[in-house]
Amino acid sequence: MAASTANVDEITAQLEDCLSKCGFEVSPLKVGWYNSLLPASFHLAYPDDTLAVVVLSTPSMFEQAFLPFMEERGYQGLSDPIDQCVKHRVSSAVSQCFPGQEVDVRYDYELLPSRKPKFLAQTAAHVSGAAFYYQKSDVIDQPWDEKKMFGVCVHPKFGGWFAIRALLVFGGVPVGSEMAQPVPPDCVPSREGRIQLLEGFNFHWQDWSYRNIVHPVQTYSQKQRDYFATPPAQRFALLKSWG
Ligand code: B12
Repeated sequence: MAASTANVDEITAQLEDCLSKCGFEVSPLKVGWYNSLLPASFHLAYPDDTLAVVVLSTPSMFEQAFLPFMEERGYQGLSDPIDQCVKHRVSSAVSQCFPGQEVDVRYDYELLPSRKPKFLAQTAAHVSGAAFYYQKSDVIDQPWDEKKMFGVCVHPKFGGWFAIRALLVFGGVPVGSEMAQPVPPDCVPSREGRIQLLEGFNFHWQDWSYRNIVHPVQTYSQKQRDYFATPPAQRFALLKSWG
């Protein structure tokens, strides 16, 4: 792939074609946009003009990919079944769309030997324009002093009802200079809204209210909520009872 520049639209469209019917969304970015915000210990070891694509799961992933995946496997025998399902769908899409091409696929749950995450999902989602990453530093005159507050991404359509699943890095594929960095929609512009969001995510994330900080077009179905509210050891029995 050395001399030519990547056709970003074509690569994105191919992935979308495979993954959107399974409830995933894809957004392209340049490695340089991501690396420029992070210290060296988190950098992706690729040139700045390398193409990457971030993969999000939307609410319909559960019905469109996960339940069929578990049915095929007889509702058993897997640890971390959601992660296994995502890995299966994403890796199949990559080998189907780009046979023989080396794509570095990193999942949100994977760690480096240093125990750091293989990629920072929220920073990647922000620089791709897919979802604004709200951090403590985005709150003017923040009320928490020295307290650690974890940041949270908000999707313009799904609010907090989504997850950031993978980053695909197309090493050796430079992107032309025409690719402009998108600005993610700032859907929580007020100080009060951002305080409510960060407090919801940090202090009451189990009640899921932070996910409704913007009016979502779709949320997790009752089945999906029941699944996540069930302790992992009992989830197979729940799935079987639906099957
Ligand atoms: Co968690 N978790 N987590 N989590 N977690 C993730 C963050 C993620 C992305 C997983 C996913 O979607 N698959 C989601 C968040 C989705 C979203 O944002 N909408 C997630 C969720 C949903 C949760 C929970 C609700 C549980 C759950 O349902 N899974 C809870 C909520 C938090 C709570 O406990 N109240 C939860 C909990 C946790 C714990 C176990 C506490 C840890 C620690 C959290 C943390 O450090 N943020 C945790 C981890 C480790 C992760 C994980 C695996 C890595 C996060 C991490 O280590 N970050 C991610 C998945 C992933 O990223 N691979 C999920 C390292 C720190 C240092 O990064 O704070 O963003 P950082 O700092 C960087 C930025 O500030 C950047 O530089 C910093 C690094 O130097 N930066 C930027 C600097 N300046 C600027 C400027 C701009 C503009 C930008 C964009 C960036």
